[in-house]
Amino acid sequence: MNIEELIRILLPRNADYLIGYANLKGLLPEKYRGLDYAVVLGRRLDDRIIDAIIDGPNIEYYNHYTEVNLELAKVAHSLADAIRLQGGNSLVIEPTIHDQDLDKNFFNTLRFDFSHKMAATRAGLGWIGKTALFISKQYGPRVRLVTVVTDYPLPYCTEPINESQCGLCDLCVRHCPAQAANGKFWNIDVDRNEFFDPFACRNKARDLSYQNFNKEVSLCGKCIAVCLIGKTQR
Ligand code: B12
Repeated sequence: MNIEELIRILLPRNADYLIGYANLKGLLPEKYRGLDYAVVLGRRLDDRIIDAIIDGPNIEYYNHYTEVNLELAKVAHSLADAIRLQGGNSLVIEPTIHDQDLDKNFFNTLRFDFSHKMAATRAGLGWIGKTALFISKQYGPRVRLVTVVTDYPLPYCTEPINESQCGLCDLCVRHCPAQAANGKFWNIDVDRNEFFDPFACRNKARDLSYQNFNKEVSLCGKCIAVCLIGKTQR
């Protein structure tokens, strides 16, 4: 059975998924050495829940986020196991990271050593928007991502996307409650911090999450809710 057939079998029937294949050679830190190929999965989020967070994060969004993380992790681990059975090495990059697993360097930079968004642009699934979200061609930013890296040669690696396709739209910039973005276009040579302030975003998201549903997490997502790409017109 080839990888594509395998993925189709593993994906839940009741959700929409994006599937992409990327070649990340030369883009990852030493610890991922040899694991140059990536399968990127993007799970479409519930439109009704995302539309509602235009008024701020809420407990329903938090529960959805938690469930989708579990679903993505389960699919990714099954895929990684299946690749191992075919003789390849594989490693799951979890959909989310927990504060207790992180070091000082992370809190000083808000940079993890693996970016799902980078894997997704390399897989040709979309680009990075003006508030640093990954914008998929199909569902816009309304996706959560997970990646499996492997040394197993993948069926094909799509043409990567190297620059923003947001055009003149700046809805996410104008609506950001943290005013974290300056409107500059992304391309692969522009560092995140040149157009987006992750600390402003995180601080505001923590305040809003605590105020609205009493949890010490960093959820906001207004930039997801306002983006016109992938939004279902009602
Ligand atoms: C740290 C982190 C945060 C930090 C910093 C956010 C940031 N933008 O960097 C804080 C706490 C602020 C945060 C907030 C949120 N986060 Co967050 N977060 C992460 C995490 C754990 C790591 C991201 C990281 O290390 N960033 C460092 C920078 C440098 O990398 P990056 O932003 O990922 O990608 C940049 C580069 O890779 C580069 N790039 C892209 N392609 C290419 C190609 C090449 C060749 C090169 C050289 C570079 C390059 O461009 C990107 C943008 O600058 C990821 C999970 C993961 N492991 O990826 C989730 C993740 C980015 N978060 C996510 C989400 C949804 C959120 C929130 C909406 C919270 C929420 N759920 O309500 C907000 C939105 C913030 C925003 N507008 O970006 C999703 C994004 C989904 C999407 N559609 O984009 C992710 C991918 C989790 C997931 N499993 O889906 N987050």
